[in-house]
Amino acid sequence: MFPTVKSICLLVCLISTILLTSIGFAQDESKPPNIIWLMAEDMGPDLECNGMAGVKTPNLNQMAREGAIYNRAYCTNPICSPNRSAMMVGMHQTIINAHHHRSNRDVPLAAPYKPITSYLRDSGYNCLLGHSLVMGGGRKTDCNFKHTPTGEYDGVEKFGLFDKKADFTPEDQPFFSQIQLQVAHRGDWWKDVRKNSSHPVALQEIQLPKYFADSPEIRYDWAAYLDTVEYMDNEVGLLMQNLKNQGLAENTIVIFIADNGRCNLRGKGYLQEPGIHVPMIIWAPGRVEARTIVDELVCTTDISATVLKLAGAEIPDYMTSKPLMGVDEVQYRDYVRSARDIWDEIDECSRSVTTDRFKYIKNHMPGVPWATDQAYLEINRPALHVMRRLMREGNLTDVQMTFFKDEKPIEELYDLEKDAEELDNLTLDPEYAPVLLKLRALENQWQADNTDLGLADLGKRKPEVGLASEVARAGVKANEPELWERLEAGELMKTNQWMKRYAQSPKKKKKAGAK
Ligand SMILES: [Ca+2]
Repeated sequence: MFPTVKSICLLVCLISTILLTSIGFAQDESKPPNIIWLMAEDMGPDLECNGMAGVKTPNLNQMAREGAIYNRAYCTNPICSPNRSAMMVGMHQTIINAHHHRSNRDVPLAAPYKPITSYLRDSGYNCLLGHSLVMGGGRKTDCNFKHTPTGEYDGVEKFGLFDKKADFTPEDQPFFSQIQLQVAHRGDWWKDVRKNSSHPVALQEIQLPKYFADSPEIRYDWAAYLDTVEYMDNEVGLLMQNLKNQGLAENTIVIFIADNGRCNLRGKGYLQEPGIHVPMIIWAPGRVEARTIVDELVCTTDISATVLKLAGAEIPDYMTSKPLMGVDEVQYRDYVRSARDIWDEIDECSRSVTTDRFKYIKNHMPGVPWATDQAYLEINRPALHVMRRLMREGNLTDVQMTFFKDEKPIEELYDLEKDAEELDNLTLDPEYAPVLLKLRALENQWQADNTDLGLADLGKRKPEVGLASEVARAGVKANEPELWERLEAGELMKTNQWMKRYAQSPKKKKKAGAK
């Protein structure tokens, strides 16, 4: 979708078309800046300033207008914890053994790897987690190595990522504050966000990608998603106002980024664009020229080195992350390499290379279909059920049926310039043979130059079983079939409550029993 995104963005945001190869660093470097990292959950580049139809995001539009918007930011993994782990260390998750979702929580990071907050603290920064102005307090960490949200860190006996869970204040300067914006993550609040919105996104204004069936249920679900994006934009506005009210705006840099793509078909969990292409804005008046638009490829892990550079902290030699600011000339990437491995009960292994124009995907487990039988997907994606029904009725187009094929191709190749929605796999097109060879070679070269523990453990993996989502799905099907029927009819439901009814964690059950 990016050619449209780019052109609309130019109109909406009136951003300069100058493509900068370096980004200035004019401020007084003697006073280290505060850095705020706003981490949105589960969203694609679906802001108004990205060109998304139907959504209004005035606060992020303003951040983009006053700073730099990155139109080609890509995750190294399309799911929360592997990508968050990669960003926390500044390394691809397959190198640091953090590639499987929710894995290795008892395994310390191997030396020499450390979380970036360790280096920031060494440089005198106070590292803060969360903010009381955002939904849930914004305190998620979710990294696939041994860690605690707060406390000291030595990587051996102490594993604290942040100093404290607290709002930023002038007394904390210089501070690094990471704030999670969870609202776009699917949850029971989606329906309430839409119900309570004074300007719910109009169903007729949204534009669905071609691979979605255009049904009222899917439109409603898409609009509800955009309502959460608007809610999040309002939270960003509150935080920016709080920053200004405390007199901190002048020496604070704000980075906005998402942890993975939107939670819908081909999104979260997939290496196609909706899974790994995320929004990114850096607001740094005096350091970044207003109305900067960057069309070069960047990787979400590049934020890690950028933060260290801005803080004047050491960037460790091992880091593959590249700073996007504070250097004479930014070294943009020729390609971003991403990977998908275990997610809950689904064992999966695929790898991708995204260049300025093309996307190559290697599916190492082609027998695992895109629409695989995963409880989390079934519970959280109304479109999945609606499209299965439409397929049974013979009412899906070929493009829409692709997602429901029994197998994935071993390789995929897309021309993103001509086919932004990745509908036309070009691997068998002779015209694109040289491109296929080139991108395949890039993936092989990446493997030769780096470590991929996700390929090393292939065939010996143990996906999680007995998960809350699986137990809840079984519980609802057995005990409340009418609820499951409503879900299958495409209703956006409050399914988190199902976990409480049927899949209490052992810890909570023990507590309840003790009472
Ligand atoms: Ca996420």
